[in-house]
Amino acid sequence: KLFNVAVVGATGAVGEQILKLLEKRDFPINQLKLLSSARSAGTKLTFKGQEVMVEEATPDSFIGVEIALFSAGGDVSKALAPIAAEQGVICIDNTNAFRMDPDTPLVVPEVNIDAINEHKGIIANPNCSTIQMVAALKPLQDRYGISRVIVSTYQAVSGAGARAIDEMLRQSKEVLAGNEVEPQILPVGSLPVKHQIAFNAIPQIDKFQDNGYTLEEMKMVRETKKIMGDESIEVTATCVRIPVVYGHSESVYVELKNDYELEDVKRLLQDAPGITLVDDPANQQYPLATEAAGKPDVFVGRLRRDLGHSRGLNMWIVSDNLMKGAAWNAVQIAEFIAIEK
Ligand code: 11C
Repeated sequence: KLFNVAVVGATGAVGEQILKLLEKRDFPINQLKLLSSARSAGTKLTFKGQEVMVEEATPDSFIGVEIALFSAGGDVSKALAPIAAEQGVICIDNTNAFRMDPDTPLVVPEVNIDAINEHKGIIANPNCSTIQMVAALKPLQDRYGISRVIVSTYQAVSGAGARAIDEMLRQSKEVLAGNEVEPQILPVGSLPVKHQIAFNAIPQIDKFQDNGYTLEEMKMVRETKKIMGDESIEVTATCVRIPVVYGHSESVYVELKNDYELEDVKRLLQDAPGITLVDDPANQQYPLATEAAGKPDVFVGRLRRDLGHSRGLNMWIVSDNLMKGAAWNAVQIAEFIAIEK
């Protein structure tokens, strides 16, 4: 069966990756509709050698569409995904708009693919930093149980969009030239205070919440519990932006409910779907953002037992935030939907 597919936000950083993956995976497409904001409408993109004109996304855009992948920001998803879903379109939403809605499954295929069967028209794609962490936690949860997770992230500027990439590269040149920099985008475009990202680490991703955590940190807390189906897992996060273009890195400390052998954990992760174990300290082999960029897998390494807590485990988890963290996870979900139809 072939599907009529819409990509909403086709001209954005994630939309671009979605198109590349649909092409590479030879997704069964009958008609492809590329949608965007009014600003980018009229742009021509190439898909499988053919030019496709990008149209403005409106409530009428979804007539005849069967699967829509949304990555044009939360406001667009909030406005249009429910309308599309009402018309029978299965919407895979990359934004934060519906993730915590009890009627919306929040899916990482390697972790909870069965949840897609409960959808009511919208399936949410989790936040990038959550996706790569839960993919690595799942085999441990199944085997040992998890009581607690402490994560610190080192996140790439591409998570904040193409303008943040430009800002980081521009600032780097300015600093090297000995000039003053004028931060304009990071940490959060819509907030008044900006900080230099070049040669820096900014401990703020997204806006602060009333509890002193940022929204990015709270996404990691809430989404992890929902995806892993266990509200009792204690999660605490510190999210930091660093001057890397592609690939989020995470230092993750996990407390397991049962005793473990390090070699068994290594084997578990080695055999887990979507995970590549890179853990050979003797040869200085561990996951690196530069190696993960452009690849679909989640890379895990630096596995070591907590010296003060025998059921504590430290890991270093790296993945391309635009691939498994966004586009690839969404296309994987679309592939499962296509198989089930
Ligand atoms: C970042 N994680 O790196 C964010 C970007 O909720 O899908 C993804 C935002 C989201 O800045």
